[in-house]
Amino acid sequence: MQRIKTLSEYFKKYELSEKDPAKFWSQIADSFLWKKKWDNVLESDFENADFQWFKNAQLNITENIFERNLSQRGDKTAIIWEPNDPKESPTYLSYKELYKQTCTFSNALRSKGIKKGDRVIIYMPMVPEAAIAMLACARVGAVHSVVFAGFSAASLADRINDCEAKMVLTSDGNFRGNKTIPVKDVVDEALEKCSSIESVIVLERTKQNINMEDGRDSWWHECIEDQPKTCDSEVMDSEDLLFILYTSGSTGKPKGVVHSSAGYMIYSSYTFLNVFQYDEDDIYWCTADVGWITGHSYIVYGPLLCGATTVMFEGVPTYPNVSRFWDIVDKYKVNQFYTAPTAIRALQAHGLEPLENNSLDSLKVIGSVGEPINEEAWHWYHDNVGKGKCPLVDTWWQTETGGIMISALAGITPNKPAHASLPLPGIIPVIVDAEGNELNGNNVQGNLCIKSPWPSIIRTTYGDHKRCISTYFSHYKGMYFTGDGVKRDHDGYLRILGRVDDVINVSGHRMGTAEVENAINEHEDVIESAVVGYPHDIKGEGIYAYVIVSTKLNDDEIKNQIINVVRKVIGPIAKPDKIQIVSGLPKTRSGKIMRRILRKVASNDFQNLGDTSTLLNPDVVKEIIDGAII
Ligand code: 7RM
Repeated sequence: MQRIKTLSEYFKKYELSEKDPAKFWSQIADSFLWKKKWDNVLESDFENADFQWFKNAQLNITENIFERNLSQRGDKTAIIWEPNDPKESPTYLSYKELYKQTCTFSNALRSKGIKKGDRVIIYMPMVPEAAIAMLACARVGAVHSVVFAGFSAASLADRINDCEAKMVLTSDGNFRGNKTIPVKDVVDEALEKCSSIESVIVLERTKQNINMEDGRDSWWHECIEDQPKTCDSEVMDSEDLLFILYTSGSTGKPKGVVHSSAGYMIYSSYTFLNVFQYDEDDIYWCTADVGWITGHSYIVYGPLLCGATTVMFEGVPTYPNVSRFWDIVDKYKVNQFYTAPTAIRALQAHGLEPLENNSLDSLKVIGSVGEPINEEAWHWYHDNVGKGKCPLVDTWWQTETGGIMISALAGITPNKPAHASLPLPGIIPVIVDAEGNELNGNNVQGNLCIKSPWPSIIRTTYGDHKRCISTYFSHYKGMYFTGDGVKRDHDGYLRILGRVDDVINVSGHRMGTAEVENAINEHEDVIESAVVGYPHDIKGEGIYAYVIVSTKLNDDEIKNQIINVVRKVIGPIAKPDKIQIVSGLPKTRSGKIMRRILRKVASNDFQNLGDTSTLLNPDVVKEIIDGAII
């Protein structure tokens, strides 16, 4: 695959991708291994959300990671694994070794009856086996669905049931900073509510005491004993499912975003190579968790498809101390470093001292993803981590897009603080107003849509195609609606402004306000609740909940119980930062909650609340303002 090297080349490629997308994408696809080539590069129907890329071609994505790379890069390190505890030895897996372990585990999956099309849940720590699990599923044609190991038993059970998974891959426990998390116990609790699971494979990591269910659970190390070290890869059609990844939207229930084999393979690797400008001997590190799309596309698939060396880190940025990220950069001489604004802001709060003993000389490119990066954090990151010499790529994309959509190409596109900047080749972003009019030219602001199909566009929401159409393809005809607001500045550079729907972004984690409300409402003393986001210095957005209760408990007791319910229903990442007990919620005469008012109060902005006299219950506004938690 050819990499773009200059700005004029970028513009040339962009033009070609607009004029002749089939030619543009087939040139890229030509450098991959196909079991059978395509009949047609793309067929696209926005109205029915029907996208077919590389139609009727056959492939296996793991052949493109292994068979395609092994002769040149067999001994090259594929994965460097840095454990939670810096005193524990790291693991270096060469492409050859990773191939062997993937094949061995693929055989283990097959011996447990897993075959093409079966769904397999991965609920694991950040260890190489998590990547091996994903790759082994892909090798045998099983559809993986990775669930972030911070989600609760109830959330895990919902996802297992939604996709009717047959198997769970997990570990005894997880190390996270100075904590040990009993993951297998969570799986056991979830499985009480699931009937589709036939088997569970458990990786030994923390060596804590766990329950092993006879006939259902087996140990990872026992499953791979005596398995052959090679394994034929399943023949996958281009559009066969590669994975499902659940993500939150504006309705209560997370959606299973579906990605298919060929398009995702092409797009994740193309964007990896070009955005980060990866060179053959570079060491690349993305700090995300494999439970999120960033981990899928830019720890596992993108880098490994390009034959890169990818660092995988088990721990957290603050353990054993706040220099941990910088220690790891120096330890492995990381060249490209990719993280989230929330991590930058959290580390920024500790000042420059934690950076003093690190050189960070190896860094060539630094990246940001997950939420808008504010200018202050941008400059701090650029000046103190990138030492003013590394291009900073602010990459905008989503679970649904599969790969980076709007971003500078490192060192090629001029940097502009807090701007994701320009679309990648093949991506045609448009700004539309509420009525769906396209706003052309510069200095305009509106909703961000994409009007071209791209190879890794969401294919469906698992089990409910209508929901996919209504969520993404019906707001604006002939376009994909992102849910984000955007501004095109006077230079034509794009700046993402954040969500325009009822989705909030807390430390880079996407959450539906309805989802959190549903969780709060599970407390038996809660009558009604409304959740909004508010600006938070470190997390980007915090969670503010207004709750009506009928209870004998005092305020502190009921608030604590509500927090515990949310932990149990969703997980710790969704627990409200602030809970205000109220006697009513501001409602329109048709009974709709006026979230605009609640958002303003939560943001400490008591001016310009707008006309509240037409509300059903105008008096409640004063009460809410008086009781606001600042
Ligand atoms: C990759 C990822 C998607 C939402 C998206 C945005 C926000 C992501 C940026 C960003 C501003 C960015 N997938 N978002 N990247 N906002 N600048 N560079 O995060 O599905 O979990 O979230 O995240 O609101 O719609 S995601």
